[in-house]
Amino acid sequence: MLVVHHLGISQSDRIVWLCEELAVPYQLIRYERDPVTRLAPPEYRALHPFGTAPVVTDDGTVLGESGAIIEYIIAKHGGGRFALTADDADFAEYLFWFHFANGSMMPSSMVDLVVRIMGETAPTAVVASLRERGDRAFAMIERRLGSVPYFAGREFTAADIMMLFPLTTMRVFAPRDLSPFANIRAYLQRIGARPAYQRAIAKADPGFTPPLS
Ligand SMILES: N[C@@H](CCC(=O)N[C@@H](CS)C(=O)NCC(=O)O)C(=O)O
Repeated sequence: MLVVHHLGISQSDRIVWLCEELAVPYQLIRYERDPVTRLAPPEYRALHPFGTAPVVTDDGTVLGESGAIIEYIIAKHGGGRFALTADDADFAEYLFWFHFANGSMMPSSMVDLVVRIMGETAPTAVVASLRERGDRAFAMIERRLGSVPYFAGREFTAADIMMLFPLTTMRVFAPRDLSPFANIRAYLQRIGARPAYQRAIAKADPGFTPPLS
């Protein structure tokens, strides 16, 4: 059986959400972060050699990395739903946003997080240019969501599942004011109203309200 190992308030909420959207049978096992370091506990680290969330296990298969897990579940359990294929007019956009989420957006949010933790008040030119990437990312997303309802274009896809975390939960760790971004805020409200998303958050992180505004 597919088992989703969810670390509290982490990128593994994507996987719970995907399973709810696909209505695939899965078992959810929840792990709390270390209260001091906020890192994964030893039993989570032991699941996979890299030790970060998410991890799924499935009849002897152990898989890490959000994007790989999402592709795996869609192909193996989801009948290809929420993934676009090469014959779809939105295929290139689908690929771009699916990969942009963790390839570029999350690293720029991580820079913000690290700078906050280090308490740096006068960023170096390198840090400043890395942080400017974050500004560019939000401006680009705002433009995109002003012209299409979902990241890939016409329909809800796994690109939305990849992109939501940096727009919501990641802002708990690296705050960003969304007041200049009306299209992003409208999108978050739309996604937040999806029953599968609401079920996923209630199961994955009971009592947590992801920032949707
Ligand atoms: N690119 C990885 C990122 C994994 C990652 O950094 N996960 C964080 C949670 S959001 C984590 O496991 N943190 C706890 C730790 O490093 O101990 C993925 O998407 O799977």
